[in-house]
Amino acid sequence: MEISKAELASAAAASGAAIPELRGAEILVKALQAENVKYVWGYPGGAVLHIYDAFYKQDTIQHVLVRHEQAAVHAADGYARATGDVGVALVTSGPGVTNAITGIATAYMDSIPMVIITGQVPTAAIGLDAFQECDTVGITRPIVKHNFLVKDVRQMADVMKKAFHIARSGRPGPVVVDIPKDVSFNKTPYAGYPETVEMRSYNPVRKGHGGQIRKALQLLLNAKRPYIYTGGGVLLGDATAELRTLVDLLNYPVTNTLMGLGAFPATDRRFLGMLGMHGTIEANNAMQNCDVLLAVGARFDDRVIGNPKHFAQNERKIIHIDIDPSSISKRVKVDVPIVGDVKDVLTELIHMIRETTTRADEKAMADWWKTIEGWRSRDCLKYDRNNKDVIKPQYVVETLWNLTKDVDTYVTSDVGQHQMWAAQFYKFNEPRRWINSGGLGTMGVGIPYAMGIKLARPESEVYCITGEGSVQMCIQELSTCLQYNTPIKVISLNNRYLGMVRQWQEIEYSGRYSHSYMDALPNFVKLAEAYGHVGMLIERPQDVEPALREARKLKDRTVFMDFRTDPSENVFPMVQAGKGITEMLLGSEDL
Ligand SMILES: Cc1cc2nc3c(=O)[nH]c(=O)nc-3n(C[C@H](O)[C@H](O)[C@H](O)COP(=O)(O)OP(=O)(O)OC[C@H]3O[C@@H](n4cnc5c(N)ncnc54)[C@H](O)[C@@H]3O)c2cc1C
Ligand SMILES: Cc1ncc(C[n+]2csc(CCOP(=O)(O)OP(=O)(O)O)c2C)c(N)n1
Ligand SMILES: [Mg+2]
Repeated sequence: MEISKAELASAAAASGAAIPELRGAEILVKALQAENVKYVWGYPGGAVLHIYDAFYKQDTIQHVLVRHEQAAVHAADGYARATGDVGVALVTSGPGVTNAITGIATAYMDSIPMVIITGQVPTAAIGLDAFQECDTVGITRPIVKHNFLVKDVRQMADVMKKAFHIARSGRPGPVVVDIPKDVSFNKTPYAGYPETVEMRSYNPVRKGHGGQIRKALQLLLNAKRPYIYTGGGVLLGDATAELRTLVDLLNYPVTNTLMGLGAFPATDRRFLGMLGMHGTIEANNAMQNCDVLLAVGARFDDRVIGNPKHFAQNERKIIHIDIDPSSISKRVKVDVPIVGDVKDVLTELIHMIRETTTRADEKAMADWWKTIEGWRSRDCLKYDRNNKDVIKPQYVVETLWNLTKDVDTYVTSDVGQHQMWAAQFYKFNEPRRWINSGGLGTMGVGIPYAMGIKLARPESEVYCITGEGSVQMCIQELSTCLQYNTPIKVISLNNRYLGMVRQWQEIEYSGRYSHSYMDALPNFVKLAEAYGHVGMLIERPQDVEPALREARKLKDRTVFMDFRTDPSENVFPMVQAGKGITEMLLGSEDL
């Protein structure tokens, strides 16, 4: 039988051996070590100086000094999305915290496991408008899964244990730990990092209800037009293998949300592409016309179901697997709710399918697939591939896919048209390879995400597909890429417009382009060079492939590729605001 650390500590105490006294900052570092944290992205300041001093005295955790706190959180978030581990960021009080807010909200909206350590003014100064004071717990409350203010050094180890547990269990999310300066300085006997954690009010369910899963199975096997709609929850719950087995057993059509891309191989015939506002005809039509919908770790976002009244016009039975009961029946009414972890529930469902002798209706399935193939034959993602005059943005992404499909590749994006083209034209076959901000839609994440991932996956190729607008929101991180030798490849689809805004203004505001044009752009090639990297300007379609090939050869360098793309290109299909998901615009002829 193993002896626990607590027992050892009490035995030591009983035998008179002294338990070492440690400062709060040292206990924090020990907690991070016990949690196996390898990297912390951060930025120092007065309130966290004791913590930085404790970092100085250890060498198992690498601290990455970013250039802006927003990027610290994004980089740690990107790392978490790619690896599944908890991402950790460290910022100082006041402006350090306020700069980090966008990063925290971004992680929160996409349910990413993170621990964000924030410095706070000394406990005695809290509430006195002290220098660099802000109410971190108050400001972050609506954008965290949970937050803590550590009021006493004796709580430090327990709070850290809870913070990591909350961040990674159940529906993951960011947890803020606010540490006043005196708490990081004060000492307390340290008996070791707690092994277990107990929280009476927090016990996320993992196992789904057997009876509900059986009901789901019956509906699925009796369906004439079944559809599997999966989202970020499949990736967060590491259940891609189970999803693939399920689809192999049933042979039903599958779609992914923007956050779920890679959960099912994009090149598999049973995959209908992404659904939603910029989804494919076949994915959206199947959503509207199916008779049984199996929703797995997807939250019926407004960008996915479009106008709820239109969505409700067709009758269908909905089964919804989600670990968070509050996600269920939030936007659409669900018939068979299954609260549980996607991996556990799918495993159970697969087991039941293997046991039963009932099989899906072959004739109905053949008809359903025929209908789907009819939709698919419209080839809704076609574009002017052979244009020799101007670079089509889709062509850049498609070429990147062709060049990298056989190597382990991560693609991050920023927010805008380029993000949608990346999602539509890069065929993600593996989980956690497509890293973007879906819920908050945060411009500026692309470079920090890529830099966080490159640290975790130095052998893989890491691309950031961005726009000339978004990239300027965290471009300072090119400096961090140089310092920490994280050679990423930035693919800027430079259309000289805040393209997604311009597209909406063209379609919804009769072409009144109010402040969506950028007419004072920097010379990105020189800017990249100034940061110590390689810059490339690509202006002709025939130069796209050679440029990408050359950039790939420069394995150890960060390369910034400024692709001058067609400024008037729009993202299609498109479901306009207020429309139903099958009321899609398919091209400029529909405008
Ligand atoms: C410019 C722009 C355009 C967009 N257009 C589209 C579009 O066309 N199509 C589209 O799909 N999205 C689009 N989005 C993204 C959209 O805003 C949402 O972020 C996205 O649709 C949500 O994806 P999801 O439903 O997979 O949920 P996520 O946010 O990934 O949520 C995951 C769900 O899974 C659950 N979950 C987590 N872990 C587990 C587990 N272990 N077991 C079970 N359940 C779990 C969670 O509780 C949650 O309900 C767009 C975003 C932007 C910025
Ligand atoms: C921080 C932030 N501010 C504003 C927006 C609104 N917004 C969404 S897309 C977009 C334009 C992005 O332009 P660019 O990066 O050049 O990409 P493009 O659409 O041209 O591909 C804007 C302003 C946002 N998503 N995030
Ligand atoms: Mg642009």
